[in-house]
Amino acid sequence: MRLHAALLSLLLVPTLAIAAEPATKGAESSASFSDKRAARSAEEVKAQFLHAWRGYREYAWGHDGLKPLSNMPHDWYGESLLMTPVDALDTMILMGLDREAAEARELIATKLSFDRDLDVKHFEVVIRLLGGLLSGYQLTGDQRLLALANDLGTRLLPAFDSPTGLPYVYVNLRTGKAHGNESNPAEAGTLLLEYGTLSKLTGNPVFYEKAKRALVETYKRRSKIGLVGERFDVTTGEWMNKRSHVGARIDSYYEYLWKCWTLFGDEDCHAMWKESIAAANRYYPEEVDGALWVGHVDMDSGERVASRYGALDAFWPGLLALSGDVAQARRLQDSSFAMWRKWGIEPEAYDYRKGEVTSAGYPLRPEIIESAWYLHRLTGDAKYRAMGREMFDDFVRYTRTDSGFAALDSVITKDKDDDMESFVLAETFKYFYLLFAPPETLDPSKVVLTTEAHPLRRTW
Ligand code: DMJ
Repeated sequence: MRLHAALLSLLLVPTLAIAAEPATKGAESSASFSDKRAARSAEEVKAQFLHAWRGYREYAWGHDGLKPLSNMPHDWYGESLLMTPVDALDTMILMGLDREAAEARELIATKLSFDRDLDVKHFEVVIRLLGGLLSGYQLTGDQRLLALANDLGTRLLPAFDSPTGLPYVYVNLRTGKAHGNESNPAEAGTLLLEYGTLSKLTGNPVFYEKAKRALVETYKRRSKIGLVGERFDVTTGEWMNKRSHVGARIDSYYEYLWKCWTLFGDEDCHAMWKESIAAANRYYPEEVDGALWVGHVDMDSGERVASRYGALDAFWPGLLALSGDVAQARRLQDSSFAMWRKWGIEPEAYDYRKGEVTSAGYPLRPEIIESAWYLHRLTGDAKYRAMGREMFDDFVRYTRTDSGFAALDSVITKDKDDDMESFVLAETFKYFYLLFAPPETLDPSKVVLTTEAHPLRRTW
């Protein structure tokens, strides 16, 4: 047994049951996808992941990221916080890339320092760095990663010192000075898995308390019909934009309501989830020509304001499936895939009534593949592997460069941008791999994946 598999099975402690019984197992299977083909596909995904990792290693080692067209390094804040290695570490461990994982771990443990005079984006640093360090620690037992996570979490805490407890957008890692009033439910509500795990692993409750308060404060601001909006001011707590949906600025708020319950058994989260998902199911879904979508509504009246869906919304079928609503998840995933197939890659935003692209970029997002993986795991239906294989071939065809994979400026023209986000290695390749890898690689009924696909377990 490989080290990573041994560690996973040793450390696994069952979380609450997560819709484990596939109600529709195999029922609508329209495609066949043999285990042999899946194993081959998993190896191909791994090879393409290695292509990107080697590009980073050759041209951007020690930096936050690689620019995959110019082969130049890129740092978010002028100095490196090792975004790509930290985000990618657990993917390498899951793929069994032991040499690459060991090298990345040494780089992180010996070079990463958070004692920097940098104003960082709180949410992004939590989901990419704090999440990556914590899952890396749980998978390897390397105390240096936990010490880094503890240092980072402590430096980020002043972000919560607003009059409402809703976090400011930016915080300085050295001085703790926080700023940026205009935030949203996703940035305030997608923190508890990471901070909560840090509390459980260090025994210091402050992280859990601050992140939970931010989640609850967001929830408390829901409208009479149970919906949240798109932007608020963290100092006044007032809404600045009342559009409600499951896309950018709101998406992972819903995800963490569900997952905080499954990871921590926190009943408050369960209650908030139940009320929120009931409102979401009442107001977001819309049928157009027999296809199901989820669109934009006003948070107070529930009236529809836009028939907009896109690459970020495509996580919704996965969350619905995970929380037990497989039937709705299947229909929505069919819609996401129809949107993908229209241009051979999904756009950032699509008007499903008009059938038109409204925002044409594709920053190599993972959400549609994440949903395919959950649906495959929960239904056993081979069609999701076939879907994933088609998306993987398109992904490689249109985005591969000599050193990695490049975002698309437009899914229509397929013109590339000189950008490869760290989530490509943390999430996009991980979900492609999990979709084809043997089920024991990671069991979603026992491991909770953060919004950045970092696996966390109840080891406390
Ligand atoms: C990731 O950083 C996370 O999944 C986040 O929740 C949303 N956006 C990207 C991927 O698209």
